[in-house]
Amino acid sequence: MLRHLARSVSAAALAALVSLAAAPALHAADNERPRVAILATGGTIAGVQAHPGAAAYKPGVLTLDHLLAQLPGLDQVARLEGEQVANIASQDITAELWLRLARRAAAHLADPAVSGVVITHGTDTMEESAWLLRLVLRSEKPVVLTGAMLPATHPQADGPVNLRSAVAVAASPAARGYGPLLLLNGELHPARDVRKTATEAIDTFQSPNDLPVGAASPAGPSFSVSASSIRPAPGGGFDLAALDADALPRVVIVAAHGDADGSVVDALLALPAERRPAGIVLAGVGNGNASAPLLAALERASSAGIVVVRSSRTGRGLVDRNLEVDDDRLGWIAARALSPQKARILLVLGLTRTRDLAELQRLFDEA
Ligand code: DAS
Repeated sequence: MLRHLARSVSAAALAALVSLAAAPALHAADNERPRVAILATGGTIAGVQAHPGAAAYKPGVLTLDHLLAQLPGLDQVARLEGEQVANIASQDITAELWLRLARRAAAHLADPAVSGVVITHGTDTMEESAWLLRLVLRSEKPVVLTGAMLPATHPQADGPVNLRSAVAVAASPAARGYGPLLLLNGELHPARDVRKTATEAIDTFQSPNDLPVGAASPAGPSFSVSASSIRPAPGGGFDLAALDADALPRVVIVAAHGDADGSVVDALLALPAERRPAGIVLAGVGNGNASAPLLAALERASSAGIVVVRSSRTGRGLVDRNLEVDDDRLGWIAARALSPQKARILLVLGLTRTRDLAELQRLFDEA
């Protein structure tokens, strides 16, 4: 067909025709590639060593553009749209950034053209961000949080393969319905139970009460359990639009330990009323236990209107009501499966909805 045309049109026009003929093919390929939004927040994945070979490094230095430039061919997996939401070490994350990140993720998820969202994040609080997003996002589309245990400049940097895998998971329809997933070291963890269990090990993220729901590689995810097995967000989740970072209730974590007295709790009670926390999560020993002086101080706190939740520092298992501590008499809440740091997030959001202790306990039972 083009040869017939060649006799009647100039070379330039022919070239234009050829490129036009190719366009639908390119356009079709473009359409076939899913669209993935990547929200960058910093962390070791964006970290830079003080000098080659140095153990010291600074997280949250490189931009997302720089990270993507190290991943040739990634745009063949998905059409990428990147956004630098922040560039911090995640130990510095704040409620304001959490809600801003959630709102940006929700905006991209609401775009029918977007298949999923990747969030690059520091590993120190990644589990908390994943849980917060589980509580406030409503989309069935995949949200994949990833990061790195070695900085981007390290010769064995794990960030690139984690980011490639995260994009492949976010682009995969098979990843729908699991809620936010945490991906490092080729493992996919749902948000509820995953925790950082080691300071420097590449396999630091574990889900001690559950198991990873699957594995992932740059070729995409392989799930071992169906999305229907993932526990729904407690209380149906929370309305992101109604949350104001400046107005969120303040909840702190108090650690139990041998020879513990009640001084930390009494110091909180000595604060002016407007600075006192609305809730205290006990990172208890064993089954959410604490010494008699610390329990007595917590009883003084709940008598002063502070909601007390008992969690455990052990890292695995459930904290149940009324075992060694009489929660019914004290009006306290048992955190069940939630770690202290995740119990704190659920209590913050739960207190935006209710102060009814039975209703709050139900949230923890459903988590
Ligand atoms: N400090 C860590 C953080 O930003 C670095 C990391 O592991 O990502 O969470």
